[in-house]
Amino acid sequence: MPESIALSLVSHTNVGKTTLARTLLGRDVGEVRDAPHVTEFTDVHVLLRSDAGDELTLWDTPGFGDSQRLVRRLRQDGNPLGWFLAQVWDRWKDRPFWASQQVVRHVRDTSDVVLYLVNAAEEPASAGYVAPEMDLLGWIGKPVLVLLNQLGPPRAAASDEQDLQRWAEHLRRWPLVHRVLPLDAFARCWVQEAALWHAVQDTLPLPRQAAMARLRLAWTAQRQQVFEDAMQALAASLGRLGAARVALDDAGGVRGTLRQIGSALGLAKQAGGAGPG
Ligand SMILES: Nc1nc2c(ncn2[C@@H]2O[C@H](COP(=O)(O)OP(=O)(O)OP(=O)(O)O)[C@@H](O)[C@H]2O)c(=O)[nH]1
Ligand SMILES: [Mg+2]
Repeated sequence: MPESIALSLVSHTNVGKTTLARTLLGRDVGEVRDAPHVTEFTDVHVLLRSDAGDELTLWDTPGFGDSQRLVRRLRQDGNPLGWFLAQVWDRWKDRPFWASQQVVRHVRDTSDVVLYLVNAAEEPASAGYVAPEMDLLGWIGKPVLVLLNQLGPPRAAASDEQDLQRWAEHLRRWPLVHRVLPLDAFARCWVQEAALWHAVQDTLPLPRQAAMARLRLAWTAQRQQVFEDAMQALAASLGRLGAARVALDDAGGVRGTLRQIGSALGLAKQAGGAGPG
């Protein structure tokens, strides 16, 4: 029976959700800008389809805003999420709360796994929005994979490992966080993407893991095809270069000059012999 699995990109605003959506999908979706609340509405894209008809969807969402104030306010209510979702926030006047409400509603109703992005260039302790946003996600209860974004250009593995450990340690107190993985939107590699799909599979409830395994096979086949196409293009180009011949006009004694050069390099036969034509 084919299944549909929904992954949701969630983060504080301006951390890089839409940029990562573009990287994972391989096409320019949505709007990317260095400003808060650029993405206004949740937006769904099909990331993969398996031969059996399973579908992996990727949801881009608006960013959380003013999370510390929001969670402080929510703690005053006995039923924080119910109260929050029942409020009518003005989309223009209360943009941070309006955007946060969109995310909470989407995650509650749609997500199978939340991909929560953090800016790895920041120290975990100084990224003050992470704790309230984890509390918010904890109230909803969907599983979370944390992705370290903005790691910068590829570095020594030990440096990435240190960042991972620091963030994993910081996030340990939220049991909804299943894994912390590196995935910079600009510098990621296929190995990291494969590790992410593996983690998604492990995070899903058992009956849905078979569908994710089929989707991972489809992803591997797609990447193999991309690799083979790239190798074909490279081989064809090298073949053309290797087979290229240029006829030389001997009017200026070019052949003689080449023979002299060849002889100086020890390529021609000794004088009297028939050198290369
Ligand atoms: N260096 C670096 N910059 C990034 C990375 N990902 C995103 N950015 C930059 O961060 C800024 C915000 O990116 P967006 O993708 O619009 O962020 P968002 O989380 O979708 O933002 P909202 O929709 O406004 O919540 C842009 O200037 C991106 O170029 C990354 O991996 N590395
Ligand atoms: Mg966005």
